[in-house]
Amino acid sequence: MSKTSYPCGPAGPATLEELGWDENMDEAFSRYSGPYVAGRVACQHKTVFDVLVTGDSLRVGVSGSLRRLGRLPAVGDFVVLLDQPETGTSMIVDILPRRSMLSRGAPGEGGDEQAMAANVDIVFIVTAAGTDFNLRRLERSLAVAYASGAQPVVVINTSDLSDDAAAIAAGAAEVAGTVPVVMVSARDGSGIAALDQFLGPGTTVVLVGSSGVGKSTLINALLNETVQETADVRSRDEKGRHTTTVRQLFRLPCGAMIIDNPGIREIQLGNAAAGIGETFADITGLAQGCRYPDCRHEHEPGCAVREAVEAGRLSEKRLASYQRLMKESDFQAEKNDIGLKRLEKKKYKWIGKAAKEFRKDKRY
Ligand SMILES: Nc1nc2c(ncn2[C@@H]2O[C@H](COP(=O)(O)OP(=O)(O)OP(=O)(O)O)[C@@H](O)[C@H]2O)c(=O)[nH]1
Ligand SMILES: [Mg+2]
Ligand SMILES: [Zn+2]
Repeated sequence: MSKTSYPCGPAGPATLEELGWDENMDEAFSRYSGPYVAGRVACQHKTVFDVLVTGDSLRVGVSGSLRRLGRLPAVGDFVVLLDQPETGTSMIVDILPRRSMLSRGAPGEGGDEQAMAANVDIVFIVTAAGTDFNLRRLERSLAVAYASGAQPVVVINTSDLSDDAAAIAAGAAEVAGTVPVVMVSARDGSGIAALDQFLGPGTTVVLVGSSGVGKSTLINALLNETVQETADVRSRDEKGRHTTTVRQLFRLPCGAMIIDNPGIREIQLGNAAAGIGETFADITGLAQGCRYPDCRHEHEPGCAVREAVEAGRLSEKRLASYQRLMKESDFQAEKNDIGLKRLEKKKYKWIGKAAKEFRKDKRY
């Protein structure tokens, strides 16, 4: 097994507890005995992974059986490693149940979910106070963050570049509801102390947001050290080449872990229907009063949501956002359904082929 010298942050060796291990993992891992070791995936490099284990960091591959099952680890996953002293290597043989999973719909066909980070407690939705700031995109990010099972926090960066930081924060707070909104400048450090409350020991935070909003700059500021490359937006090429290209987990001096992500232009909803409900808790609350339980709040009689809009208690824009995201999510669910059927077909084809080969094989 090749040893790496803490490629995923400057913090020294850690125990599993310091890496965010919890009781459920303890229970899931208890059925393994013998040459098995537990660890946490800190970084993925195509087919190999950096895994933090008690007091060390290892670069390992994934077992063939996990690959065949299509079960690939994500950054943040707690995994089981099988030590193979005869070859001096170790490989990932199992992924322990996840307490949360941030994923997004993959762009394009297929409706597959793309894993972004596992076992995260808090999602920092990072936006910049300048041109990146967009309330509709914030709603979408909130839905995806809620759907992960982690707690969202809105972080508005580059406050140093904005004259109307207060107005921007107020606009975000209206969309964010009970979700905290924190205004920071990763460059000059202002406001960063307000993030401490989310960075307790053993907590895992993941950063999501467009390319260039300052996610990596924020990580460098929190680490008080330049570990992540950052780049001026203007110096990027026209394709919007992203500076950060791999997901990576860092350990902060305060004991929290933080995962940097490559920027994403527009977060796809994926299976975020539940997250939409939480993001628009005001609308789902009002909908309890609608005459029909499947009311779409369009032209149905006895619609409590439309009534609230007419009475000025709910903004038309907010309702439109909700309806747009719900439609998109329904469409995504349909696509997933089609994708699943296609997958089933493929599986049966494969089983049929295997059975034919089995019959042909005279050894049996
Ligand atoms: N003025 C100002 N500039 C900032 C701030 N935070 C980041 N920047 C600059 O914004 C540019 C982009 O920052 P990055 O940290 O590379 O952005 P990123 O979100 O990691 O981008 P990707 O890795 O491509 O997703 C860099 O030139 C930073 O110096 C800030 O608070 N204020
Ligand atoms: Mg970056
Ligand atoms: Zn209604």
